[in-house]
Amino acid sequence: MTVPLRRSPQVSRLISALPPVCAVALSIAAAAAPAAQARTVPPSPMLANGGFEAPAIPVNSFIRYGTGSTIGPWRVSQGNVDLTGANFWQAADGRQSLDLEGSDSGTVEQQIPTRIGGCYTVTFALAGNPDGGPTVKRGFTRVVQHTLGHPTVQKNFIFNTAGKSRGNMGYVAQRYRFRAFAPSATLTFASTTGGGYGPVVDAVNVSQSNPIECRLVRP
Ligand SMILES: [Ca+2]
Repeated sequence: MTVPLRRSPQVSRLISALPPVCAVALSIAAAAAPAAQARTVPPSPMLANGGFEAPAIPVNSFIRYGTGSTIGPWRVSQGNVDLTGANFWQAADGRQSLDLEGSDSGTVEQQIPTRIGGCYTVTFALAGNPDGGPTVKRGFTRVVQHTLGHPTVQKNFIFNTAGKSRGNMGYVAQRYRFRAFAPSATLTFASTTGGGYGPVVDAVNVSQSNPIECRLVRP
């Protein structure tokens, strides 16, 4: 059986100039390319409103969300948090971001679907509320899986707001990984700072990773 190949002019010229064995290998690579591209179509987002862009908050303002309230798919599970509108301070993406301290340390969480055995990377942008102390903001993010024993991966974070301002928040990219043991999990972000001026998070995302990336992750 022969499979018709669509080669680019460059590939065809290269194949014609090579010994037969090399040409066969290149032909296979050329034939395999479209299938590989089909598999790399980005999956639908696992996490919604990771940029905290909804609901829209009035410009130059913020709205406080207390325990039990929701910010789209995010739920405030402890304390309270402040969602800032456009121009209140710099966002890492879009216009809005989330201060994990309202009048008190807050916690937000969102359930995410996972595939058992999959390896996932959580990324987010971290800064701190520059309007008040302490200068160093502390908090954590964790993934608690919905299965026996509730396997948990936690990343503590710290951000120094010295020299930072509303116009220069100094966001830093953060990342951690987890291996899925359940069909769903809860992703949490929390402040442990106290005082009402907390860590600021934005641009949260969860993406599938190559399983080898999770080889050192416990549990
Ligand atoms: Ca945002």
